[in-house]
Amino acid sequence: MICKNEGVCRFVAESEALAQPDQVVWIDGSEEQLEELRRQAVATGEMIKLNQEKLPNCYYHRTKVNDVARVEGRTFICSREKRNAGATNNWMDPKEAYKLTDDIIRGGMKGRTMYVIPFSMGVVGSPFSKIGIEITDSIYVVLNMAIMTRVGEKVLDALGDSDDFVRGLHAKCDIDEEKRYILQFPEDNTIRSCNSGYGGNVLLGKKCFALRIASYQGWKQGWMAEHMLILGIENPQGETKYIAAAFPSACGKTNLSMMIPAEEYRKKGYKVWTVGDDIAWIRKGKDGRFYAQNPEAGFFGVAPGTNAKSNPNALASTREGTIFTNVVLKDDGTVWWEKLDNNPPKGVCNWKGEPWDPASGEKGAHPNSRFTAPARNCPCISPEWENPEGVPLSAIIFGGRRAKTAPLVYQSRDWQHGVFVGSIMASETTAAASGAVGVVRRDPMAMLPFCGYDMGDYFQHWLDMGKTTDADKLPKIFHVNWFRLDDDGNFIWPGYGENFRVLEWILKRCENKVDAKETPIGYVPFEDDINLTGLDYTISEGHKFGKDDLHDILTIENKYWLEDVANIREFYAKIGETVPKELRNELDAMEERLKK
Ligand code: OXD
Ligand code: MN
Repeated sequence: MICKNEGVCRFVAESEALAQPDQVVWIDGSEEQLEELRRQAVATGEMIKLNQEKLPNCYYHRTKVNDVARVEGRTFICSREKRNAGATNNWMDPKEAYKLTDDIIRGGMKGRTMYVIPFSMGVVGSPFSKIGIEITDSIYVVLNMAIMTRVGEKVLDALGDSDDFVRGLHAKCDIDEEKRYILQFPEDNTIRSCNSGYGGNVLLGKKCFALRIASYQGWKQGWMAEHMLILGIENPQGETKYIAAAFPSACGKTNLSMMIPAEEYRKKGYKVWTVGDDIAWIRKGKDGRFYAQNPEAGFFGVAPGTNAKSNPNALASTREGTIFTNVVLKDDGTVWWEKLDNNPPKGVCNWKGEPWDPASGEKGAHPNSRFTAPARNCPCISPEWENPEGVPLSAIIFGGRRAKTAPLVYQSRDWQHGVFVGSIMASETTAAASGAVGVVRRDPMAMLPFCGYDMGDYFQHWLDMGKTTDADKLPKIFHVNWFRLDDDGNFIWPGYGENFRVLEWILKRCENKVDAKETPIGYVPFEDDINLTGLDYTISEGHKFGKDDLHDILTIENKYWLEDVANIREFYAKIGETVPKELRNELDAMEERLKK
């Protein structure tokens, strides 16, 4: 491959001079080249080829035991001014950050190969897509990037001689956690990652680019990069409406994005289509509506808990061309993880490669073990998922895990109030599962670890986006909470496919087909407007879900909300003076309404 782009050539040459690899290999995106890399990774033991009959083209990888998750404490926004990283991000001076990582990466690829991956976030050539160049010394990264993004020569062709690309440099070094850094330089379109080999830290297209750098770009350029799934709901008449939804990590975004509607709806002909499970880039379209695009090409999903009941579509997505990381490798060359089924394999090793006894109570798969699966494998992938224009959004949903506070669903009063609802998003730690109300962690728009600039400025950007079009063209904003608990710690709402009942109400609200009850926090459904036909769910022994339970989870207890107001004030104070006054006013107004 010949590099014709001056900026790309310079970036590669500088990286080569710094890291001093034995050789440089450009990823052209061809199947032959990827196959050769798989062969090499298997030869060195970096990957294991799985049972090709049962899992064709699937591979297995174990990370180092000290390298199994994103490291928020070692993730920095390196803006020139500290103020622009904001109070909720770690900040490092860019000069210091370059010097620090120059010293760590210098000579770090000696004896290794440096791979250059041209990749596109979004369909190659779409005016809404963005290009990056990731340099890495890990074949595992190359092969994952080839699933999660669009890679190869066609990306360089689309870039032409433009300098508008993100420079990502990843060096494994010694996987030394004391020298692990994940650095974003939003003003320089640059990412550096060293001493990790784990997904979210090293697949630079995902969290580092498509959220941290892209959120900054969106702020400067008038669009939005959000931590949101995108799904389409097709009604029996064949019309499809689209929804984007933000939940904190580990609240079931992948499950919701691929949900199979409850039987009651399936038999009427409703369908859910997946457009994306983690990230949405949102722009105003020519018609003034907001359009969402999934910039990724694969799913980097948490394996444990994924099964034929919880998410058959995700499971089906992993049956071909998938890389499994830190799950249990079975004797027959297939894989296992907790809750896949009730038959943990015996006489095999755990994710660390140590002999493991399922009866010991120890987990076989790491709780954050993953599958990297091509989105095109997903049985319910939307026919529109690669539409270069994106899909028009009818609604945006925020959500969290709250034992008592948030009702099953409520709607914001308008866009500004909706931004407020997003800004106060929160989840409780799962201590709540034992009945105790857990510790509240505020995670505005699920972006706390992913916003590449000041959180107050980010809220202002949301407010400003709402002023770019007519109010009736804006998506309506809702909040859901699937996780209300009874006093014994049981989930009151069944979740999964039954969540469709709530989505139905949301779409009816968008179409002005149903009224709602005004409350201090927003609009809540009238009980009769959530369809319970065919719902058969046992909350606890002898207690089936009924109207009373719906009443409970639609009820707002002012006492809890007033406690929340105090917690929100503290959180806003932490973000500081940049929190827009409109949102402070919304908080005051809500408190007033609650006290009345
Ligand atoms: C993810 C996350 O991996 O949000 O998607 O942590
Ligand atoms: Mn995520």
